[in-house]
Amino acid sequence: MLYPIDTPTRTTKDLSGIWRFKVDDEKGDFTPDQVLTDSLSLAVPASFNDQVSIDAIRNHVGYFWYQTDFQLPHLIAAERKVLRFGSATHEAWVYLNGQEIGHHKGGFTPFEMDITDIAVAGNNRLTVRLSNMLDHTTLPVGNYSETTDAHGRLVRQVDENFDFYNYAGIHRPVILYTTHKHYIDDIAINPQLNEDFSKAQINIAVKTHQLDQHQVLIELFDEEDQLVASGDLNEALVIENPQLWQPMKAYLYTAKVSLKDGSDILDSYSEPFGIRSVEVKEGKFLINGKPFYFKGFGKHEDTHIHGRGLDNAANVLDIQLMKRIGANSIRTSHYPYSEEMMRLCDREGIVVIDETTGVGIMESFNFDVSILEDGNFNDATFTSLDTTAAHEQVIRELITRDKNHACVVMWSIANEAATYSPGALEYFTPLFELARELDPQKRPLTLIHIMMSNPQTDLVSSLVDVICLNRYYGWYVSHGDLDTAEAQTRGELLAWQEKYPEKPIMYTEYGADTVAGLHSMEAAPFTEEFQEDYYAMNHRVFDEFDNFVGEQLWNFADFATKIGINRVQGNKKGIFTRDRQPKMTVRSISERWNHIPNFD
Ligand code: GCB
Repeated sequence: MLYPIDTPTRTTKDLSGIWRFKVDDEKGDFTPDQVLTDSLSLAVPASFNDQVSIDAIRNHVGYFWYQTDFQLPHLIAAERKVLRFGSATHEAWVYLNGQEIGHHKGGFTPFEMDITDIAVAGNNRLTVRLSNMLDHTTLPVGNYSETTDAHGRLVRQVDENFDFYNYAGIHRPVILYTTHKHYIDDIAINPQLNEDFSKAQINIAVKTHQLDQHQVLIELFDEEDQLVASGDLNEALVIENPQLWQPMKAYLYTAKVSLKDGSDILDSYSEPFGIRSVEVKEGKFLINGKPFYFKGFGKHEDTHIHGRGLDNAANVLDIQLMKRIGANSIRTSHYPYSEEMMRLCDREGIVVIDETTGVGIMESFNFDVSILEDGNFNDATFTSLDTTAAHEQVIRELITRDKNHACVVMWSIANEAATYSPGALEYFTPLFELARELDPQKRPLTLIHIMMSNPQTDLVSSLVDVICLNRYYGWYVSHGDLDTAEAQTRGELLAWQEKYPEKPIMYTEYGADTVAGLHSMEAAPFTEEFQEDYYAMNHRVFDEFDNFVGEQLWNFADFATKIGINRVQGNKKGIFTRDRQPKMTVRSISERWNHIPNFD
């Protein structure tokens, strides 16, 4: 599925704006062919939650109606018309002019519907029924329950099995685009560099909906718009002395694909791509043959008012701030980020570990690893949860969507699953196989380990290319005691290194909740001084390990979560506040990262 853009043969119409919105009372008195009355005005794309001032709506669990009207000119009557959602969280039923045209489950990936036969010239009414419910079959995983209130009414509840607020809504743009009836469906680009990088063969697979006599022409352009290679699908496209896509120094070529009937161009599409190699070898993570060091963040798509909705300005600022403090990478914790962000990371040279929605796959939760050590631990995660189908779907949709991005150097199949539990290896093996098979570029694969999964307890690390650890020594474990935490950090890293000497190791989370403006002479937890000391301790240990290939701290910025006794108006582990003001530790992290080169 291609990102919707204008080309000489395609037009797009962005349906962003103010839509009508209403909680579905489930009485069945609204049908999608009707005008949604008594509704609120709500911005799309954005989460609905923080746009409303009524708690009962903000926190409602169940179904919601969205509706808008749009006009189509007669001019495009003969064109094929497609309606595409960047994402709708978490499940959507879509109706056009009263007729159901599609359904999609999974809140962080795009889906589209051919509406050629249903859209009309003039006014069209688009209605969406949305659900924000999560359960033991969905990703992310939610604990779903039902009760009745004092009036006997059904009350649904979702207790998130993860640590971010369950924002919902139409989070990404809704675009109507047109194509010719014979069209380009998908493009997969797989650049292969030769040994000394003096040549790149650009392997391109194109999926079309076409007649036999039609031809596909491919033209490759450099950043100055100069044609550097061209040919049809059977010809080898080679770029001599290619400019490489490099971390923080991006270079993007464009593949212009045309579907032709004789000299007529029926469809054309331009896809940016970068040329770079990625490889894991002898304990190193190589980009373009050189050992790369990840410096950066686990993030969230989370901003004031927009919630988890697309916020291009925030994305731009975040990358600017990252550059200023010497960061070079992010992980899309804990779900696929917007296509707009992925394109921006390509353009800006930000290295991305691209994560699925595989979060919350854990029945029991405890940071006390000792409960695993007597050998009798039995957690029912892989018998009681039923997430395999959702997991396969999100892997498929993520890799299909992001396969051409130069910025993506590794896929993360899950965050903090119960990888110490019986059944973990059996659950993950086919998912890793699926990801390896789907990715034309065969990027490295990982999953992200929770603290309970250590070299003694972990059952799945034989599958991963890089050992990625979320570690909170000094915070959730040995809270406030950084001397003990330092010894524990060192001890565990040594044990991983001994067990998997060939696998690179990196931290994908480490952090301490810090309330901006809170200070103390004795560097007590929650103060800005403690956060700084905590990072200094970790960094001392990291620097002792040769096969330690990166530090992505938790989190770039403070973010919204459900309420809980560990959360002071959200998670405060950001090194920036939620409105992107620096905490004290930003200075020392910036000092460190600006002195660590991107490559060893
Ligand atoms: C984790 C999770 C992340 C949480 C973080 C925390 O291990 O991966 O989603 O927000 O810990 O702050 O507790």
